[in-house]
Amino acid sequence: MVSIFPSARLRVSPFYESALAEGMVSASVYNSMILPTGYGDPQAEYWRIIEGVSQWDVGVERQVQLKGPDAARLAQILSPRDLSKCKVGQGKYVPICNHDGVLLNDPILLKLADDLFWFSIADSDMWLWARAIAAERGLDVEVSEPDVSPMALQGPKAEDVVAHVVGDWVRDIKYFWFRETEIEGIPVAVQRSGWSKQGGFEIYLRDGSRGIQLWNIFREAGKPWGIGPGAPATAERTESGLLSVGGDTDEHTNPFEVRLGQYVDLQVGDDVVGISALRKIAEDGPVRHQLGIILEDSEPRMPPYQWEDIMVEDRKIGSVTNSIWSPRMNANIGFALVDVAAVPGDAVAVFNGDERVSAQLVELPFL
Ligand code: THG
Repeated sequence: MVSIFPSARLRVSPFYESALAEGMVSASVYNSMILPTGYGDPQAEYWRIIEGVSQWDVGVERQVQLKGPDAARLAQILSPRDLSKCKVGQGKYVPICNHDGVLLNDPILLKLADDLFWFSIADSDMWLWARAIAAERGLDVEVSEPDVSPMALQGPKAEDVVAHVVGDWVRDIKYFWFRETEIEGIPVAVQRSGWSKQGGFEIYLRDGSRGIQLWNIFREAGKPWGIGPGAPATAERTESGLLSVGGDTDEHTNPFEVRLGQYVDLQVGDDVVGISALRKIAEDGPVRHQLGIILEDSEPRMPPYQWEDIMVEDRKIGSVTNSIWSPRMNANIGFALVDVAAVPGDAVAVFNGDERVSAQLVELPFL
């Protein structure tokens, strides 16, 4: 048992006090902030996401804001997904790569105005990257981290709760689209999104002094639907095939290896960072790909600390990047980053410390 304390370097979200009040017992670190991960009843927290509505402090999903005449240009330079048709009020899932085509982050891009964008980022320092690229290219754009903190409502009953609070218009909102509004005078953006495949919304709080108030509004409104606290769940996201950049990727991983090729448009301009490398990778074909893996041990496993070797006889063919017990599949499942020669149906072995576990490669997603 260890304790970890917030500081000026290890920030907390505006919902931190609420998470403590809900009985938070575990946390991780994400974007140099504390990410609550558990409230003491993992089973109930899992099933709440699958069957009910779960309330998450995901203020660690920081926004990198691009504002100014060259904001749209910088957004496109930073991402190899074609953004030319992105409308105000729309969000898009976009890879960000370095000059070698290596995946650095996989944010949701929100277009708030023709000259105002947010990258809602995963765990790496994108503001450093965005500022450096903007400066090197001589762009007229301000890159900042605004006072914006997402809170997620996830699960099949999330829509009823959000509609109850903000109005029935949210029922018609399309995936990743959003609207700016106020909830009891609190400025927010409401988006259909979230890091689960159970449906739901994210409420982007735009005034960090009002986190507790916003948390409590949804906590109260959600009572008839049995709302309770939760967090991005490794079991659910693994079943659903959602990627964790930095968890399932390493310093060599490109988007094609981890099922993000569909979000790379090779015809974007030559000024897009990494595009020539990505064109070459697409032409040569990637050397690894991401599959699911079912481990044939029967004891529920805890997520291991590190990637584990996947072997066929004496040959290493890749790694398990993440694995956990799946309550719905009644098996230990994970993601495998393996040679492209390895295909679904292949029998393999996973080395878990000194222990050898038989396993099978399968298609993603599991469910
Ligand atoms: N919400 C917000 N910000 C975020 C995340 C989020 N920032 C960090 C992290 N999550 C970014 N990563 C992802 C990964 C996957 C998805 C969203 C954000 C996702 N993917 C769907 C899928 O893969 O099936 C849909 C993608 C599509 O087809 O467009 O939802 O969760 N605010």
